[in-house]
Amino acid sequence: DMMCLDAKSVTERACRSCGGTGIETFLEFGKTPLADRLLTSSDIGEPEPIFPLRVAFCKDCSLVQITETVNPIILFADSYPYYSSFSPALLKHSRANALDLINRRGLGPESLVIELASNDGYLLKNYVEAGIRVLGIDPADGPAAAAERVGVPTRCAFFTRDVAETLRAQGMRADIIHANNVLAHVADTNGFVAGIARLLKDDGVAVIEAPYVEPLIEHCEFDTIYHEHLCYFSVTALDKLFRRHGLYLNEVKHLSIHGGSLRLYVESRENVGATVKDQLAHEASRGIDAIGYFRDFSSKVDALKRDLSTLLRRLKSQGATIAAYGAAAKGATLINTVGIGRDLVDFVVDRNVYKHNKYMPGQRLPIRSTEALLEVQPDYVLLLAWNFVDEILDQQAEYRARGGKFILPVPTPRII
Ligand code: DWN
Ligand code: ZN
Repeated sequence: DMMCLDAKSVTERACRSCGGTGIETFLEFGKTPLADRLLTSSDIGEPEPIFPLRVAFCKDCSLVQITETVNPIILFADSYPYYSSFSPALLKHSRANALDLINRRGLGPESLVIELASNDGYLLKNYVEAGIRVLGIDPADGPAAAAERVGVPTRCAFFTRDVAETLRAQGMRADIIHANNVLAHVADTNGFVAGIARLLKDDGVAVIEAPYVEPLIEHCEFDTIYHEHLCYFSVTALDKLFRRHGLYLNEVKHLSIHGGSLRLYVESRENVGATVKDQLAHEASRGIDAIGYFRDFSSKVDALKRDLSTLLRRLKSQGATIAAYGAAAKGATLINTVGIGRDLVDFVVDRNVYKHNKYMPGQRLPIRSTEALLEVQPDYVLLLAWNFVDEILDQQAEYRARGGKFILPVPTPRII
């Protein structure tokens, strides 16, 4: 399972979590480019690396996963363009979580909060403001430097079991370990969880957020599948993963963020509450713990891709102009699997200044600032960042008042 450092990718033959070899593919996208590898104008002449994107189910532990592991240094270390702080809704969501934990856990100046994949400090800055000690760990140098600038001490590194041992040897044990949208990203799933177990105080809690596989399937959010996302979790699969490392999933909450996520409360003491028991029962009754649940997903994805392509081509043939909103990673999957090129969409807008004047992977749509929508006033805007629909529609009230319309790609393509 160890990644050879100079290999660009490896194809896994066994489950990332339990090591079982009974993994069955249920969705196949062929080879696609890397979703966050935005191109500069000098990259445009060069061929782009593409990697197999294939989703499988483990019959032994129920984990949904992709089978290709792209070298994490290629994915995250170098010019990673995702900065959490560009979404006000995410900032609000994160602040509420921090304040709730400070309150419920009675945190103070003696406490220590560690965040794995702390990005630009969007979450930890709330603890700093409250006078609580923090440490951020993130491998992406741009976001890590941005975190330092807002007063969040950050180590620019991948979190591993070894890093956990080193920090522990330096006397660090955490009251809270946050890990938001990172568990699915790590190639050594078990090492990462073992590291959490080592770094948590005996009475500490790991508060982990991850997209939930049920809404992914139910709402056809297939665009959230790309090489950064190695795992697509159910509570059934998570419960087994944590137990293997002497950790217990004791409480779970449902969040609307990122198309439907779970917030997991994980501790070293077993105290499984009703929220987890109910969710395990729900998954068993819906069959989410078995391959049958996933078998017809591929044909649903095909239908959505066809419907969206048909809609865009019809609008275009009627003479409409179309732009897109959100140079999101999920947008890269959407445009590259549906085949949405410059013939259909003129440009993509995004609030993230680090993405401006770059190009989307594969289809190479140019990325501009959001002001371009009012300057150009395209007839339609395909909402690639559909997970922030309410927030973005509010921001674009003027574009809509002037007659502009949005196209939502999921769960079924529609104009709003
Ligand atoms: O797991 C991951 C998630 C959490 O974030 C990563 N692997 C990468 C990233 O995925 P994504 O790029 O699909 O995430 P977002 O947050 O859905 O991307 C939204 C994009 O839209 C960003 O580029 C920011 C942009 N945006 C904007 O321009 N205006 C977002 C909002 C809310 C806005 O108002
Ligand atoms: Zn497994």
